Amino acid sequence: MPVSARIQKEVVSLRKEIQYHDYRYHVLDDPDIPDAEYDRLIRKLLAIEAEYSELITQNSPTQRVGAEPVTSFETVTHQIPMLSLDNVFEEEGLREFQKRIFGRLKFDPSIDIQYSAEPKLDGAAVSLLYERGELVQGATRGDGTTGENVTHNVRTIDAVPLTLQGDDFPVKLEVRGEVFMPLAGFRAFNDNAQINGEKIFINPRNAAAGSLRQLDPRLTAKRPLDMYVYSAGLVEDDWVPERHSDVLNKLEEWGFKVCPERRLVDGIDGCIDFYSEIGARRDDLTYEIDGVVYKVDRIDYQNKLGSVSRAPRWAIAHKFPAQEEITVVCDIEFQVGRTGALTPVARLKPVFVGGVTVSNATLHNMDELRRKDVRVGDTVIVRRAGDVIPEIVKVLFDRRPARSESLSMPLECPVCGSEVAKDESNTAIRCSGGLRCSAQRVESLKHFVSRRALNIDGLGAKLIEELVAMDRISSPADFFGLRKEELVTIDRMGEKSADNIIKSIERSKNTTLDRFIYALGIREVGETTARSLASHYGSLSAIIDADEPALQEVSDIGPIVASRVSQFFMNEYNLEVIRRITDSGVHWQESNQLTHDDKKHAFLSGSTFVLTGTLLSMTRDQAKDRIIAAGGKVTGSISRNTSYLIAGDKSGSKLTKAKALGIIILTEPEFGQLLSKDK
Ligand code: 9MJ
Repeated sequence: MPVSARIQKEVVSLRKEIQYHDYRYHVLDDPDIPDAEYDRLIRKLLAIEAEYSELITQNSPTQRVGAEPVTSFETVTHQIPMLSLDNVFEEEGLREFQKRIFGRLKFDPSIDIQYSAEPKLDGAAVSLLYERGELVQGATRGDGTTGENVTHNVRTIDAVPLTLQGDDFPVKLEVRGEVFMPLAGFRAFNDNAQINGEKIFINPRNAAAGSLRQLDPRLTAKRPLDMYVYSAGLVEDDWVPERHSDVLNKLEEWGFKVCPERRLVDGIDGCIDFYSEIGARRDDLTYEIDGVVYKVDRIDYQNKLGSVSRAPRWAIAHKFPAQEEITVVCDIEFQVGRTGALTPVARLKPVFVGGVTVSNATLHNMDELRRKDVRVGDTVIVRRAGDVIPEIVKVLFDRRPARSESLSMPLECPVCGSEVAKDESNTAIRCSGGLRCSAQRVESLKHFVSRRALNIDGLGAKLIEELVAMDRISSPADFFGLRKEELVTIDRMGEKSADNIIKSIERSKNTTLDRFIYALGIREVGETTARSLASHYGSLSAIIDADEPALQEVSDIGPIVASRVSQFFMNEYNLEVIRRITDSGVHWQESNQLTHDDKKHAFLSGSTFVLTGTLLSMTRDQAKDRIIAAGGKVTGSISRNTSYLIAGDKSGSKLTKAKALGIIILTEPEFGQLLSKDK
């Protein structure tokens, strides 16, 4: 029986409605119906399609993952070659680029032209072909002339419209852009792959390219891929845009995602400002970029300039310093931390990566060292992204020298010679020397003076190492006996610096109980636990007197932490150090002295906050202190347990993750209002 005209009409209208909501959600990031309502529309369409299978079309919103696996990739010839871009790394190269194009256009060097400035996404270039607004083909760039047909895979990417919006698109339209894996998705994907013993991708670019090269689209559909488009290729119609920026705006109207960071800039100075700004925000972006691209905005100029072999003359990529480089491991040493944990560190042949020269990379722990199988003499890929500690991504095994040896666990501490033991967790190994080990002493002294502990300014790592080496300081109590006259005798120390240190030491004597407990550096006792102990017991003597079962009654304290705290305060040496510190005048308000008002302020107790982006009215540390003062907790990353995300200016991936988990997001003014509620 033929399907009634009414049903046919309903299917067409449902699809249009769903496609419109997909566009609002994926492109405009501004859905105007709740998820439940959207699901209802999809279910309705699925129900009709189940009943009348003849109505199913390849581009129905229900069919993104419907395609059967292919047995091999067909070759696709790009009718207009997919060009690549010339690169520059320095401002000088950029000015030469403009000089060349101004020469060809016979422009006066003093004028400014406009450029379309765009982040340069690090993914896989893809071409999408539409006929009468319907997606008919997706292809990889390949060598620029021929690529591979990956239609079955691009159809699974939500950012790729199956049907275009509006009615003024060309009959035939080819759109080009970059398929990429956003960083949050990349990390989650790799975490999952590691748990399941599956292949890990070394970077989001490989992850995107690898995902597109799946024969089975059901696998691609599971990969968190996204796409921004950046140009039109083949166009069959009378659409004649005047500017590249008009092309991008039009593509967005037709339903494609275009990078929201794109901007029109004036002249090379405008380009450089854009480069600096995007560079500063690079670590906050939710996707990986390797530079920015500038394109002459006027298309008549572009046409006059034309292309050379593989790259257009009217565009240039301004690359950031590479974040990954190849170098050689000269040695592997073990560094001893504050609590004695031994961390393997690779000493590298110095290499310029991520904008700095790197000569060390952490290997985290023995398990990681074994998993990556890093050996002295190996050629490795080292990565330094943002302010993160450089790390070894992988060993290039085919360059491994003959007769290399894997490193065994050290039996004694490289600094003090004490025996080394495996940690309870079996991952870490620890020096058993405690404060007899000078490395542990130095690290615990650095911790004692650090900003969120006693906050003593001017006592840097070098100075502490020197004071320990001179035997002038062996416990934190010794800081309070330092005199200006002895500080000035130390290398390169001026009168003024010495004076400032002494003043800072004096200032630090007025502290709080939680800071003091944190400063003691008891294993497993971070700021949060220190705060719990301080507010539960109110005085140091009460904490010292508490036994393990009593300590376990404190919120957030389990048997392990209770045992660490109890052991710490049973140690005579530790008690003596504490006595000397308090004798030298270090003091705090104990809570039996706290007023009723102070307690009332714990109105944020039970709430966990994450801070992201730049706050304008206060520093992050100030915000953190105010949350803590009101009884709240602050953590570094978003999880289901987060109560609020405070999103400052230029918030990045944390904001995206918080949105995804449905966590309450507060702007800075909203946060201010929340804080003012306790008054
Ligand atoms: C990337 N990768 O983000 C181009 N690209 O233009 C942008 N790549 C490009 N444009 C012409 N934004 C050839 C390649």
